[in-house]
Amino acid sequence: MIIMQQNITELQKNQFFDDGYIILKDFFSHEDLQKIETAFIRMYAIQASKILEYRKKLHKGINFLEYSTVDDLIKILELLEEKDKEALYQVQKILSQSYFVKEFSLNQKLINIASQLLNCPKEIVLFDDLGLLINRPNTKRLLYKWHTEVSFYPKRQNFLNAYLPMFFDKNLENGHMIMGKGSHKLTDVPFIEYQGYDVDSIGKKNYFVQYEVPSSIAEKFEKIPAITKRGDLVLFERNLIHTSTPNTTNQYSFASVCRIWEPTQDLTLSGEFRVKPYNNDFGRPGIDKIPKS
Ligand SMILES: O=C(O)CCC(=O)C(=O)O
Ligand SMILES: [Fe+2]
Repeated sequence: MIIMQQNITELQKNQFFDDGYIILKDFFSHEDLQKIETAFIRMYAIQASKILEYRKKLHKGINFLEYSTVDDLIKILELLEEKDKEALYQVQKILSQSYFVKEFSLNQKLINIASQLLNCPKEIVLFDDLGLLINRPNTKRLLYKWHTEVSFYPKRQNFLNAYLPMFFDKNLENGHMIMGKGSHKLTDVPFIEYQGYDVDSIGKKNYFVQYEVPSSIAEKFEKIPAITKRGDLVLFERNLIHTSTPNTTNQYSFASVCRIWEPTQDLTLSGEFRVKPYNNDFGRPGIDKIPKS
């Protein structure tokens, strides 16, 4: 009998705090993943079907229920790639509202483990910013440089990141995340802020915003490639530096990412997970962290 792991061991917990990450093998079932993969595919199919000029070009017509394989998804992504990148980005927002995606975050095992790592009761564990990282072959537009997640969510004091391959396994060639082991222990990590990937793409719309940690810092740490199979789960610390790598194959690869958090340590009253300082945060005089009991 296979006993599914409901919690992590003390050893794994210590590993998370020492190294800044843990990789849990075979965490999600095929069925868990298939449901959310299908939700992703359908939402992209709907987005493409709404644009009249693609209707005739869509390989399975405009009935979005016909679209259910990763090849269907890839064909749609390619169709919209040139002129409708923004429409593709907008799907990310829609996805987070999906019932299947919400059900995914109700995974009891994941909530148990998150409550252990965040050191908080299960009822205050929150999920945010679930998205699909699309690693298109030979495309720099969808890549991040070395960064920490806390740069994106600077007011949030207690959260972890989840990273899980979707549709395919991640290998050394098809675009994977690399983590800097132990880098979460650095204090005060400086970063460079810009939109784009290299000098040719600086300021370009539809490129990612980067909070790039200089390579002189990144190179000090052992590099851990998140070579993971579909079904595996990587959890990593908010201060851990990590980077994308380009997909040098001719096959797409995908990962889902999300942030799991709790609000007791945050000096803000904002309900917006991404809230930033110096930018209309919602506070008031006299707020403080709630001491951990
Ligand atoms: O794998 C990647 O492309 C980067 C992933 C990442 O930055 C994240 O999960 O926060
Ligand atoms: Fe990241």
